Amino acid sequence: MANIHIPPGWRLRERDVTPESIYLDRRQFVARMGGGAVLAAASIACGPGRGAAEVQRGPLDNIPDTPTADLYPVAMSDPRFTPGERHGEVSPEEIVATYNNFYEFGTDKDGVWRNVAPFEARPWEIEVSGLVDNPGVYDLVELERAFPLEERIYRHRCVERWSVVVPWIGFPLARLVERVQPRSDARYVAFVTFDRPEQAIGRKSMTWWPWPYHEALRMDEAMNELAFVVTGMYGHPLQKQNGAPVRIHLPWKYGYKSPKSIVRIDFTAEQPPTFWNTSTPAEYGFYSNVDPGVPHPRWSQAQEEIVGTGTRIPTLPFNGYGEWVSDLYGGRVTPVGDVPHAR
Ligand SMILES: Nc1nc2c(c(=O)[nH]1)N[C@H]1C(S)=C(S)[C@@H](COP(=O)(O)O)O[C@H]1N2
Ligand SMILES: [Mo]
Repeated sequence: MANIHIPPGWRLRERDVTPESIYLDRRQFVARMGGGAVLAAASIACGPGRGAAEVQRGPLDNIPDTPTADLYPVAMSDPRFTPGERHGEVSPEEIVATYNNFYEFGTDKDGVWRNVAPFEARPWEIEVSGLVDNPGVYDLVELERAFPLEERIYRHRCVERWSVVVPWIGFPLARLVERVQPRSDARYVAFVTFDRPEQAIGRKSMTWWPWPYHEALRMDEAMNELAFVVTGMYGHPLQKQNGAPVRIHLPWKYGYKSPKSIVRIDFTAEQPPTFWNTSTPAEYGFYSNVDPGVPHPRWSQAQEEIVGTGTRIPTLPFNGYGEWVSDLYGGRVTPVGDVPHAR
């Protein structure tokens, strides 16, 4: 075992690169964007008493009306961020759009996409607050047009032991941080997500959680080139169930560190509280780097299942991204004291 050398994800052979056409077809995207309207028209034509409001959208029909749709798909795809051998194939969008954690819309993974219809994900603003020279309210459109959008294919590993491989579209979080100019006393970056009980059934009914969902990073983690602000997936803007119109993705951390549908970014001197650490401190730490060596109190983290395949693979330290991020933690995957059960 010890002799098997696993090459880094970006050192790949030609045939490992997923042809763009497999997951991306511009005509399909245009068809999807118009799909809701076509369905609604069909239902009206089909029978009396069935209006547009009753039409059930499909899992791939939840892209909000996006004023920046012209930016998709993107031309820039960094060859370092491809699945490579150990990551296998890009997951089908049908999987990534129907197997979701997004408690604002309920706890049933296959139910999230069914509940997102009332969520108005555009227009969208992000408030930047705290210890920065350029605080204020930024229109998401302005940010999407300010930074070149690029595609990053990242493995997404949930603490529940499943993973998917997703072609995200967005820009490095570092670009946004540079733009708002943190002051020297800013040591952490906190993210707060949308809070609209009337548009989100889980948010409304599960009153015991510390809403709104919130997460945070140390400044050097936020500046790492892997940290990604995501506005799109599979060649088009994000589906609502995947965090439209803007989310974070941090491939070396468990999925809960990547907040969806963010509305505020706050720069602080002290370590901010986080949703899961506040709710269940004995199970979820602040750093939460993917670590096969530190079991969750209720299950091992040594393996993960690739959703939709029935295949299990060994989980890698830092989810396989250690070459980029291990320096941030002095080489230790789980920092001392991050979760009480880690030794
Ligand atoms: N706002 C918000 N963001 C969230 C969550 C959530 O419940 N609410 N769940 C997290 C968890 S546990 C995971 S695994 C990922 C799931 O992202 P996906 O559904 O796009 O795969 O979103 C994360 N971000
Ligand atoms: Mo998760």
